[in-house]
Amino acid sequence: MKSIQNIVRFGLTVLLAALPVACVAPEATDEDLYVVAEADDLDALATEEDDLASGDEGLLLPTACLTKRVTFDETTQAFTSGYTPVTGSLASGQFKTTTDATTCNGGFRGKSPNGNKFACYDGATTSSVNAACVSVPIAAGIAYRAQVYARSLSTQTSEANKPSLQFFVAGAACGTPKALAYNSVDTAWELVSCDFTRLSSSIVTICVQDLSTSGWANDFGLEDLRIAAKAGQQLGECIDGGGYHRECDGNGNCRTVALVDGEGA
Ligand SMILES: [Ca+2]
Ligand SMILES: [Ca+2]
Repeated sequence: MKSIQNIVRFGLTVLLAALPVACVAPEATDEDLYVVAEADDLDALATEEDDLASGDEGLLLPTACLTKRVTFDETTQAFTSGYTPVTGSLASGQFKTTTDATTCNGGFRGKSPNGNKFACYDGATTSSVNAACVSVPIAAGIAYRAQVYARSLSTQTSEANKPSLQFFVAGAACGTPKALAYNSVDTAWELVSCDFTRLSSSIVTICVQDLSTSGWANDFGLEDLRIAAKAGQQLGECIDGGGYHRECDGNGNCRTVALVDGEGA
């Protein structure tokens, strides 16, 4: 039986399919300095849908809501880069994963709050080199957010040419460039993001670039890169069923919101 919800959802799908590709600026509340450790919500994922019977409506299920996550702790590199990977000290245009930016260059500053690894970049000698790219399946008409935590590795507040990071979706600039600020706190990170919707389903390459020109302070770190469906989107297994309304929560999890009226369990 078609419920009203299904009809509404079909209508929204048609409406979204008619929209052009859109990239909008990140919300102002995301602009603040951010500590990665406080955003690590994946450990809270539960796996048993049947627990809903006990009334746990906050249960989070791993689903297609999280299209990609790169923690930079993977044993095999989980992204591509226009920078050259190295294991020792860095020169311009090189990167490594590390727990402490001083292993990249004695003049760098930065650590992941979790004590694990992040990607450490010695700025390229030209602008707009891809720092990290992932190719991911994107569903038509679904609103996504790409995000990554970033920081300047500079230890000098007066240095020019600080990194200005921006996302590119299928080669098109997405979101607004984020000029990374000098920061004296080793574990302080800033959020860079972009929102996008595609007209057709396809594998899409999403990259983070530094737009600034070469300079003494053009060095940066990346941590916790994610592409996830935005809150309220429904895709994959995160759709209504069994009497419950389910939707992506914006953090990569599928959330059961409420009982669906008129549908039996
Ligand atoms: Ca990490
Ligand atoms: Ca440098």
